[in-house]
Amino acid sequence: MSPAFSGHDAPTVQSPADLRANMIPRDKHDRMANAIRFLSMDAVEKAKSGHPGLPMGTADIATVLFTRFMTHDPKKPHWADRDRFVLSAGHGSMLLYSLLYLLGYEDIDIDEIKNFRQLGSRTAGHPEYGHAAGIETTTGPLGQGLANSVGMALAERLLNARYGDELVDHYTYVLAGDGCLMEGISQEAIAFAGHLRLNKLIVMWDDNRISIDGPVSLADSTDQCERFAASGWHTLRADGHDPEAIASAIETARASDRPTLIAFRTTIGHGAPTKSGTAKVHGSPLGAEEIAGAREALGWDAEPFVVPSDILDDWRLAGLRSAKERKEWEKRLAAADADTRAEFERRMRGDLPEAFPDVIDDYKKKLAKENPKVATRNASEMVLEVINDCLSETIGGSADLTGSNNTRTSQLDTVKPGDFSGRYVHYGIREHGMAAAMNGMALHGGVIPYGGTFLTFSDYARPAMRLASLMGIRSIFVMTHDSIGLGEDGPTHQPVEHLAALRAIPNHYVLRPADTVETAECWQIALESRKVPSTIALTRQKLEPVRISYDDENLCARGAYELAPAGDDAVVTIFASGSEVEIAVAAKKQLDERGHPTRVVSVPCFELFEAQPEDYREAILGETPVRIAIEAGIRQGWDRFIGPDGVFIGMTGFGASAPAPDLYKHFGITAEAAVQAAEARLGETQ
Ligand SMILES: Cc1ncc(C[n+]2csc(CCOP(=O)(O)OP(=O)(O)O)c2C)c(N)n1
Repeated sequence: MSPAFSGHDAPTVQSPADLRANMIPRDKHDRMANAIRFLSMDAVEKAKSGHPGLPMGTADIATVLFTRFMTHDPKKPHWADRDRFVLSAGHGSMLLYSLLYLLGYEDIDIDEIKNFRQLGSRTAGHPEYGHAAGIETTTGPLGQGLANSVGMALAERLLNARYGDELVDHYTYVLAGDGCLMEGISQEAIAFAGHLRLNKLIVMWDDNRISIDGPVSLADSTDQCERFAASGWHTLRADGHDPEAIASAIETARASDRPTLIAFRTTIGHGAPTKSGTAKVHGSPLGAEEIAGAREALGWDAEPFVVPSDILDDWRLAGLRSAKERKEWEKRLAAADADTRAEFERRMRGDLPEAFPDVIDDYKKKLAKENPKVATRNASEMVLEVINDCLSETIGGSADLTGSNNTRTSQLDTVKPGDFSGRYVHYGIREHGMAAAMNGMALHGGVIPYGGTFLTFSDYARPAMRLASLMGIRSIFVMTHDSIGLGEDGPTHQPVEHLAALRAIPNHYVLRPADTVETAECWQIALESRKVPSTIALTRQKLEPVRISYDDENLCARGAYELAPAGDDAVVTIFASGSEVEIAVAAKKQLDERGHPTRVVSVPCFELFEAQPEDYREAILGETPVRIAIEAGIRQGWDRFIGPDGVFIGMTGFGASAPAPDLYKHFGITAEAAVQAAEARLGETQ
């Protein structure tokens, strides 16, 4: 069956003759696809868990894609100009692992397939970025991969605009299931990709009409092609078990001037004699009897985990298909002028320019002379102006709060539909899609994405922020309006538990700077942390400078440091972060004057503090009889600094709508409250 087109038709770039030249005899195609099916069935059976239905149902699509279209080289899996393949429906991980094994990716050998889902194996339940070359992203939470792929396709176009077709010109292919398309994040992703006309993005939808509970019709009746078309996509439908129809659809998609959705009609668990086409084959082992029936039905008589050598050879040959193209690309890179090549290679490695630390240092010296009194969101804009001059790879953006997040600097032109020469992305009001697209950009490499919204709306971005941490990638989330200090917008907009909630994510730096110097240091940390994403929490309200003299060390990199000492006779320590550091400093002044020597410890990042040597941590915590923490958020996490008996000055519930100074007074987050609490405790301890 040839594809029936809906939406916008487009010309093909490969002639029918070319297509035929690439054609694989049907019998051979079937055996190659069946290798995926049986490896998947066998691995799930041995693991006693997993999802055989998707790999069996999409094996034909994957076989056509990887034998005829994907440009990649298993021997050089990190080749910068490779096509990206994202398995958004990550539960079907055995599809990806089978492909990587069959194509000859060294990280996935047959033992890895046999150890599917076991401790220490690379073949985790859902694909995890960094476990094996060829896994482009961590997928599993449905829809994330699809939204990551938008970022990957955007990064490709941004780099293409900078380096040209010679160095960057590749496709991003996504395999998505019904679940990916039902998740809300998909709407943000497809609307954004359609708007930008990311025409090298091709989404292959496994339209099998089955999910876990049964038929998709139980819960959804969307016309997906119409939905995508409404967002400016080119849409196609094709039989997902007919190799020529699959090839023809992909060929058409590649020539499109818009992103393309191909609705591939498939049968889940294709080949399983009694369970195919039903939810029973979605997520559990088929059982010995059903597998025996599949062997008979598909004419497969090899032992479990054995791929007949002629089929394995065919797959390995398919894996060699792009080696020539890769070598030609390497020649083009070698022939590029030295500066372009050096910059391209540096960016793809993820290294910052050598001059960067000095640039930040010089800027800190300037700040120490000027001591500007600004909100940290403005401080962030100021340092970004310096950063974006020095780093050509930063790509800024905001979820429609550019003027509030202060994420745009003078160098950054807008990225527009079809014009990717700019460096500033208007993500629209799509926090989740933005965060996931940023992850895709970071994964693609060559760019460093940062994007802003209000801290309270990190809730809308959090699933992608968590995955950034799990993957260990450099996505930088700029979260302004970080407390009740935002004032009149009220409790819906005032984050209270968000700092604690984000600090709870492992491998995530929550950086909350107190003034311009700390903001510069926090940005330096975020940019230099290649394997840790960061959230930089910034104020709406102006703050007094607290770091008024130059220090060549990045003190924020310690996580917590003594901002104001009190000598050996200190009786009070006040810990604070961000906007509450100035309150701590004011309280110290009063307490010192009243004869209670007080230290102030600035705490810009819990996680970095925990990474310090024990003696440093002990010295910072100190042994004063009274310990106080001040943060305009909830107490959770602060007991680490003040102990269960320490005094916490912050929030215990939601905020309120009023000007910021009134709110600080109303909730008792003041220097006077700290002084009073300290003296009360000192009275108790005397
Ligand atoms: C965000 C999220 N919610 C729920 C799940 C659990 N889950 C995994 S697969 C699946 C059904 C997906 O259906 P479909 O995409 O049609 O996959 P198929 O049944 O075709 O394999 C669900 C609900 C998940 N992985 N991610």
